[in-house]
Amino acid sequence: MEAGQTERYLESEAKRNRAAVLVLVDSESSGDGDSARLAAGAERAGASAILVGGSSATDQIAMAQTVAAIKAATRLPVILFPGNVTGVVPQADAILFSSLMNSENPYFITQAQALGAPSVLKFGLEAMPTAYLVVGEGTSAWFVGSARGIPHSKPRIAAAYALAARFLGMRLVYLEAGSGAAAPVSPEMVRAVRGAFGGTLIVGGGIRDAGTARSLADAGADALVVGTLLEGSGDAGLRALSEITRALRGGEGGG
Ligand code: 1GP
Repeated sequence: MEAGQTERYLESEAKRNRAAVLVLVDSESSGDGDSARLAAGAERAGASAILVGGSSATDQIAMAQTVAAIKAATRLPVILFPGNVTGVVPQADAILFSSLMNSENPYFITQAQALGAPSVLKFGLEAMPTAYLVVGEGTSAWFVGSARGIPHSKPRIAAAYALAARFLGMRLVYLEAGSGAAAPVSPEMVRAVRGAFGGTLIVGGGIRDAGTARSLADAGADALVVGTLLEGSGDAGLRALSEITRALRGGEGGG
């Protein structure tokens, strides 16, 4: 299976900037109008794509409506970020077709994928093969996904999982500290994973400021996910997002 249009777009956005910024919209914490306004604001603030989903978003109808509202309001690609089979909905451009590799429950490693795959095909979604790795403990992603969180202080374990992902043919790795995480994944861990994995490296969880974003991009992240920063914070959140995208402009070695 070859990389599709959205995956190639993400790669080019990662090259054009130090790292691309993906804004996570949680369809359960905001209405369709709010989601569409947030996505349009994110587009103006320089985000590269919108992710819809998350581990606690389980209402499939609300998610489908959110995707449709965002598609109508922006030109940015909408990429599904499913926490379960209920995260597979029509009209999105692509899906992070993910295996939570460090889950203790096989359901999140292969079974949900088997249950969701026919809908991915039916809806014509571009599947982006992603190793989803949960770092640390105490977050929704960690709890819902029954993850045995990779300790923040063990970058070599994360790198070993990323190497396994590479050998398994996955083209993306998502290092996830969890939404609202007290601390993001460390630059040391990103550097270690970068050394083991040449594909698209997504990093998310607890990223709230430009300095953190810049250090993760410099360590080798291709895309950074920002969610909580924008929830309910209106213009202040969008201003913070603009600061992050500005800090990431210019690509490798650029200003
Ligand atoms: C969570 O990585 C994303 O799945 C985003 O995390 O909400 O902490 O920005 P935040």
